[in-house]
Amino acid sequence: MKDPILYSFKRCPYAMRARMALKLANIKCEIREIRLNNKPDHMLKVSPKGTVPILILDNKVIDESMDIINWALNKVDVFKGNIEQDKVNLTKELVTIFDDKFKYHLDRYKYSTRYKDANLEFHRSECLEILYHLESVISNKKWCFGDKINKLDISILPFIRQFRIASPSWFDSQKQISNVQKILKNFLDSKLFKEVMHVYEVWEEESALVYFPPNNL
Ligand SMILES: N[C@@H](CCC(=O)N[C@@H](CS)C(=O)NCC(=O)O)C(=O)O
Repeated sequence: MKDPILYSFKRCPYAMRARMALKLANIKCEIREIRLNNKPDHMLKVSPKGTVPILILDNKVIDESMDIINWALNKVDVFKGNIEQDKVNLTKELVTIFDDKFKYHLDRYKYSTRYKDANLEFHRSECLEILYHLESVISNKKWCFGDKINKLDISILPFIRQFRIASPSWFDSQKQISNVQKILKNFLDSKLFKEVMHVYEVWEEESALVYFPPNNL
C-alpha cells in the first residue's frame, strides 16, 4: 500500500482529532496542509464537499473525521482494553453531542459577529451546559475515562480547546467544570498535542513530499 495522503489544516478541530488517531496508530501519511480559502483542485476533485480532513487510500477516500479515526483504530486498536463496554456507547453519544450541538453553539459564541442575531452569552451558556453534562460523566483522573487516553478525549478536546480560546479567563474561572478544565490542561500539555500541532508549509502541486507524523520530533 502507498502511504495515505492526508489533506489537513492545522487549527481545524476535526483535522486535529484525525491526526491524533493516525499518530497514535502510528500510521505514516503524506500530509498536505491547506488553507480553507484556497483549497487545492486535487482536494476538491477527490472530495467535492471541500472539508478537511481527507484521507486518501489506495482504494477509497475517507472525508469524515470520525470515519478516519475509526479506520485508523480498525488497523491498530490503540485504545483496546482502555475502557469498559458501557463507555463505548457513552463515547458515541458524547461525540454526537459535541459534533452537533456543541459545535453549533461554539461557532455562534466564537464568531457571534458573523452570525446575524447571534447572542454570545446565550451560545456560551449552551456550550457550558454541555460541559456540565460532560463533567458529570467523566473521571477525576488524567483523561475523560481514567488514566489512559481514549477515543472520546481525542474526539472532543479539540473543540473544548476552541471554546476556552474564545475567553480563557472566563473559561478558567468556571467553578463547576474542574475535571473538564484539568483534562483540557493535560491535553494541551501532552506530547501528543504538540506533535499533531507541528507547523507545515502550505502544500502546493509542486511541493516536495512531507510526512506526518513529523520525524524531527
Ligand atoms: N463533518 C466533517 C466536518 C469537517 C469540517 O467542517 N472541517 C472544516 C474546517 S474545521 C472545513 O473544512 N470547512 C470547510 C470550509 O470552511 O470551507 C468532519 O468531521 O470531517
